[in-house]
Amino acid sequence: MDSPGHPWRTRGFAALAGIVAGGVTLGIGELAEALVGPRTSPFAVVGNTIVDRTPEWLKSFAISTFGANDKLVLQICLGVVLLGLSVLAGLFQLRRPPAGLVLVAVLGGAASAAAMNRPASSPEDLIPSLAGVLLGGTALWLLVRELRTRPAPARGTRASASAGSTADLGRRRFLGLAAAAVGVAVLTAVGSRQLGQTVDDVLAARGRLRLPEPERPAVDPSPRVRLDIPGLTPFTTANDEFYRVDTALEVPVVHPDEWTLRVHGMVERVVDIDFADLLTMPLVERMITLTCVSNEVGGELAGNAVWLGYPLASLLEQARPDADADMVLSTSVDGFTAGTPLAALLDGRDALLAIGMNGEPLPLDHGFPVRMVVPGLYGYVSATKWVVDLEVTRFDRASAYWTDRDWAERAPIKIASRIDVPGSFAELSAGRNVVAGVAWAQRRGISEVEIQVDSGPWQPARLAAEASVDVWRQWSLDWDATPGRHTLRVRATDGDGEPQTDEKASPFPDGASGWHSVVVEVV
Ligand SMILES: Nc1nc2c(c(=O)[nH]1)N[C@H]1C(S)=C(S)[C@@H](COP(=O)(O)O)O[C@H]1N2
Ligand SMILES: [Mo]
Repeated sequence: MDSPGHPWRTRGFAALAGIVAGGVTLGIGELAEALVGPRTSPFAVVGNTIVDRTPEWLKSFAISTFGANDKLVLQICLGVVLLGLSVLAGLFQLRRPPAGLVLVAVLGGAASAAAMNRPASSPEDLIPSLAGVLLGGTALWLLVRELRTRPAPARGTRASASAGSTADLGRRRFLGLAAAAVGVAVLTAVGSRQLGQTVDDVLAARGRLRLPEPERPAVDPSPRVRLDIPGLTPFTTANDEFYRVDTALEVPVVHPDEWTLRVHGMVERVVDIDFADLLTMPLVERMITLTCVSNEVGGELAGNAVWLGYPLASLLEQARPDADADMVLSTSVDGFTAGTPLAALLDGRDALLAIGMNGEPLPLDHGFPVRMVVPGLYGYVSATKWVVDLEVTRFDRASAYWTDRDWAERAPIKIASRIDVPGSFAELSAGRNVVAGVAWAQRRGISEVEIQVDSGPWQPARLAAEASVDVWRQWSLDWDATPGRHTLRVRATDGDGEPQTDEKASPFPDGASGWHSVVVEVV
């Protein structure tokens, strides 16, 4: 099966050469990233470009299939593809030089194009991709040259001693070079960790951080807001249980000492603050239920936490927005943007520049050190994590990350209710069973929840107490179940008396609607 010229062994070495060269490319890329700036390595620019260009249906599929692991899955896929391309480059270079180098150059071109098209990119962002490809390509060339500088020995014989020793020499030099290249890859990768702002540094800074006491603590909700029912979503969502949605392939790592925020644009006065400033400002603590627009009917992309932060209204007051401004464009350190109605930040709701979540500094993946939280608006138009810039502007002048992808400009959270217990296709025993769940309609509150069994009458559920209109409400109902298969359906009414519509809508472009139902088997 061997093609003339290169026995399997040699081809194996060529594949190895490709992998080693790929490692050099990535290592140099990481090292240059540490010097040039975050998210400029070839891996990061390509990965983030894929995230941004992924069609909506695939993104929804990835989020619903892999949940918070969707980025990890993408990284693994990307790693596998890179491995395959590295092997190919090695084989091409062996078989038909400089075909391998041409492939490397093409990949380098693609990475460079991706680097130049990242939001807010600058020419030096090309350096990691170019340096990586240049040195990786050199490694490939040197390594494969060793494999080619000998006549192909007559296979299966030891007859040609001289060819054999040339081969041994070539192989020894090859291995020496390969070891050196692996060394380069490892050293650069390690070096980049030392140079860059490491996750460990930032985690340590987070660990040292003592959150100030709020001037106004969150009203401790009465115990009557909680129902103690197994399987029911806990009233407060623990930080490590809180859903995570963002476009960041790698969680941005921002040291609090380096964090600054500028408020500018259509304002009388530009305001700059840093993290130390923020700690001295009068902070408030508020419980707010956050919801993602991508949440399907019955879905889990909602969470409830106590947020500690500085009111955005107070910050904007210092900047004094122009009368004809109507939007605040917030930008994350990773380039994500959200457009929030200025009115929503000034109308008295608890819109926060948050630094604390459930009594702790924000976790890294929830926006450490600072994020926005705005009651009543879906996250993509309001909840910018790792926020570093607020531009006061107008909806007819600026657009944001998801509105550029045709999601709605204005996105108040729609009323929703969900059955948590019993679960879908649960098997229940006939007789008394508890049905329970949560319902939310931030800014309006929930006034009623009703349950329907099959096509029976709608029955009012028992509502736990309301913590505030911005917080979800737990509910439950005792159900006398009869044997057979049944469908349970839930609907809620908001605080304005507006009932939840049964009209089905998918999350795109401004949030899902429809009644949640579960089918159960009673025996
Ligand atoms: N920087 C940044 N902030 C972001 C996003 C993002 O992609 N990048 N996604 C938003 C969306 S769509 C939602 S629903 C919330 C989710 O916040 P969480 O991950 O803390 O639950 O963050 C918002 N803030
Ligand atoms: Mo979202």
